[in-house]
Amino acid sequence: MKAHSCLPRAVYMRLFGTDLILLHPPSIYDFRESHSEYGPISDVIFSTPVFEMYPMGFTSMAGYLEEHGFNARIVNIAQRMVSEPGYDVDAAIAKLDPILFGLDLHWLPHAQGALKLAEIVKKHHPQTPVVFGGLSASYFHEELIRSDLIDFVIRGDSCEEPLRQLLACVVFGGDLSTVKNLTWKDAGTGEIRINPLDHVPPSISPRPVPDISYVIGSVLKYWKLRDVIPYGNWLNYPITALLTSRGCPMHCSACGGSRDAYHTICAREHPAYRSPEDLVKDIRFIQRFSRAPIFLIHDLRNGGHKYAQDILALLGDERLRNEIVFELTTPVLDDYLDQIRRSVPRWSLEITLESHLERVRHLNRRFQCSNEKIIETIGKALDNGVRRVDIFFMVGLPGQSYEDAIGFDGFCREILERFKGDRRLEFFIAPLAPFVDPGSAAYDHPAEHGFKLRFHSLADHVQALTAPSWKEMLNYETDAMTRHEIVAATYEAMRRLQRLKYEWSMTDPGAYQAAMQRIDKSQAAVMAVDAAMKMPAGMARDTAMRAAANTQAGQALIFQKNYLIWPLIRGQRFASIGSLTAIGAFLITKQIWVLISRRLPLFARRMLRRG
Ligand code: B12
Ligand code: SF4
Repeated sequence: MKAHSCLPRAVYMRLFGTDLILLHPPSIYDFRESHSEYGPISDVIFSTPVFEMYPMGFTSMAGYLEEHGFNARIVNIAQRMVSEPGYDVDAAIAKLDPILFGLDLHWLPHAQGALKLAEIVKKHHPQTPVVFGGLSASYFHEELIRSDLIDFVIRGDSCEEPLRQLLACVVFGGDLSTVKNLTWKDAGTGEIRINPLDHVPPSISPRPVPDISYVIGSVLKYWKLRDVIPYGNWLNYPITALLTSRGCPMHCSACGGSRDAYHTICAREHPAYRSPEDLVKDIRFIQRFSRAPIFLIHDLRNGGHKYAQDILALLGDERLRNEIVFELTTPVLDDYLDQIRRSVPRWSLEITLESHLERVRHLNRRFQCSNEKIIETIGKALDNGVRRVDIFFMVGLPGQSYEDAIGFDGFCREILERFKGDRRLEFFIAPLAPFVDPGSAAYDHPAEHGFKLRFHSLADHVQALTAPSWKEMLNYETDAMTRHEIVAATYEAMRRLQRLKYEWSMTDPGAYQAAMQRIDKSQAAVMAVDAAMKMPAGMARDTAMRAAANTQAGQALIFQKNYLIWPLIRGQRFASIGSLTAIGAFLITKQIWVLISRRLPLFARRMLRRG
């Protein structure tokens, strides 16, 4: 094999040293010093606008490497910065000493934070290579590899094996042109090399995504609980999510995870599904430590009727204790929800409808059905004992005017009237923000889908993230709404949602008043930024800007987040002490087995090469 000098120094492997550290950056690196008005950009997820949750694939990559004898850790820098105001990133990075650093640029909103963190890594460890990965890194790989801060980009949605190949190459030497899905620079010529994107596994079995046993095992092994927590409140509410597929067969216009986007970014022709047996095994494992809900990502019916049936049949044989949350991306016309009721004692539904208008849904290529079918589906769910139905709406869709966006509350009223204000119904609204996803139809062919893009390159997006308000961050407008209208419609829609909840006693007067004040305050801040931006450059403008944009990303106002929580069953968060101890014992035994059977032989191989 031809050995490329991929490393400027001879790396050495230490028996108990760390080989790979995966770092999750904050969206905007210096969010603790810089201020902006983030509005509702992360209002319907658990993270703050720092987007502190790391990609679930971090755990499957780290778990895979550990099983091959490497020592791999996750350090969620973003979460540590959010939860510990004094957390010194420079000092923390300086102390780390792996053979390879990995950073995710999975979500484009991390563009600024990821590059800034890479700069800090290179400042303290100029000799240690840095690899980027994730959906956005895959999309912008050629722009990224031109940066001096980045040595490699691994593309695609399944990087476990390519990352193992790269790490082995870095540790033992080897031919980088054989590493699957790799974009890299030839150390000799500086030429950019793009290896074929041909590692596209057809299934996500047998390895789980996320690999929760890795997370618990890593806490026992590295004793760094705070580094692997996915988001702030997780220990109080240990909800878990399981990926049922990598890729999606749907083609929603503005989604960077659609069928076409996966084709462009990951060379994936068909989604890779997790086998029903493995998925149910994952649920069984989670039940051994957590009592919080388990969210199944993607509509099970995406994998076909039989796939969904098989999962439900297997779940019916389990003693399910946790609530299971299912997603729907099309209405239910058959007895699917009856089957869920028969198999799962406690279950909830997520319906991301996005618009109440059939015309807009048609343009958005999502729920292309009549409203009657949607109401029928909700009725079936309620009849079948669903614990909660969450219905999500969005502002900024193709062909959606200001009036179209704010008019969603009429449809919510219709639903509430039809089901006599059933307390199990919950509604949410959020803007498409901050970015239309790269790789989506709307991003790659904006004019065809009624979008106008403001930014195109990665560098443009890095710049946009430092803007003083979420209005200035938006990378798009639509043919039907200017940015100003998108922002105004969002706030008005949020007010209407609060009024609706108040009228139907879904919120109490105190919470209603507080929510309305937060919405007004946030909109006033965006308008104050607009006014400051119109002032001539100078001290007065800077002062006005600072006064206007006064929120840190980690402390942004929250509008609807509290409603995201499904109540815990009997208030229990974790499984019994006996079950937790059994898991601990099992994972410690596994660690010892991996040390003897995998780590020691790998270490010996490295020593022999050095000798
Ligand atoms: C599940 C999901 C979520 C979950 C998060 C789960 C998680 N922790 O990963 C929730 C609901 C919380 C979520 C939130 C958000 N999401 Co989301 N989400 C998805 C969804 C539906 C599936 C993701 C998936 O399949 N992942 C599986 C694979 C692709 O990723 P993975 O296994 O985690 O990681 C592998 C690779 O990506 C890669 N990789 C990742 N990181 C790294 C790092 C290195 C070094 C290497 C080598 C490789 C590598 O290797 C991994 C292992 O093989 C997709 C839609 C879709 N169909 O993809 C959207 C999607 C990924 N989300 C998206 C967005 C925009 C967001 C939000 C920013 C939305 C918002 N404004 O609130 C937030 C960000 C949250 C945060 N970070 O705090 C966009 C991203 C577009 C883009 N390119 O930026 C997508 C494509 C579509 C969408 N609009 O929802 N999301
Ligand atoms: S938004 Fe549409 S295309 Fe994207 S993951 Fe969800 S169902 Fe699939």
